[in-house]
Amino acid sequence: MKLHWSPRSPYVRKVMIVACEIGLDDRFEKVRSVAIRTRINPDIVRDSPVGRIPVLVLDNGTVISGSYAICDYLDSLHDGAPMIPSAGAARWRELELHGIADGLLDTLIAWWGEFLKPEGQRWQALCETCATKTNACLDWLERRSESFEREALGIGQITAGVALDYLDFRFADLDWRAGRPTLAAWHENFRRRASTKATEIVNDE
Ligand SMILES: N[C@@H](CCC(=O)N[C@@H](CS)C(=O)NCC(=O)O)C(=O)O
Repeated sequence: MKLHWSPRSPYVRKVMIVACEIGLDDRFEKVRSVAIRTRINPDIVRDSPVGRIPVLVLDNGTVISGSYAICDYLDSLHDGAPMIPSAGAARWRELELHGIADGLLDTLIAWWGEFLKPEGQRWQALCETCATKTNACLDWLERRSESFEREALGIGQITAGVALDYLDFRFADLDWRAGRPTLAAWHENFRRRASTKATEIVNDE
């Protein structure tokens, strides 16, 4: 199977960490694909008209677009502890966490898009709402992280860890750890996992 991949994309990283955790990371043919909002990449669009990464093309030609769907597919390929529990309260608790962490990631990507513009052209109101939402998500994660060590690692915690790493990568000045000791301590452990070390974000521009 072919994965449209980039070492800079946090959504791709989510997929790669899930794949490493379940031992399927050597199954992909990784294709370095550049995806930016202001330019169409015909190689990506040929496989998925959405034009974003990650995109997974299965050997039978089925195209799976988006990190959540790809993780769900990977989860169907193994018999170990699921990254997305299939039913019951555990499933909804996992998806609750994933929804907040993935939403935080979406906010950070939108915010970073403004930083890429020349200063005079940034949409100030958007930057302010992104800052407010980021802080609210981080406060939510700080409360929730009190139970992280007791819970199994799944797509929710992985996405939260990826979002925190992305904050360090793109928003190093924003001191997200201040006032969030539980989340910061959990993140230190998360960063030591083999799966996160093997997939560290690389700025290859
Ligand atoms: N919800 C999607 C978001 C994917 C996404 O936005 N990827 C970025 C790269 S980090 C992208 O392809 N951006 C190009 C674009 O938006 O056109 C997912 O979970 O995979």
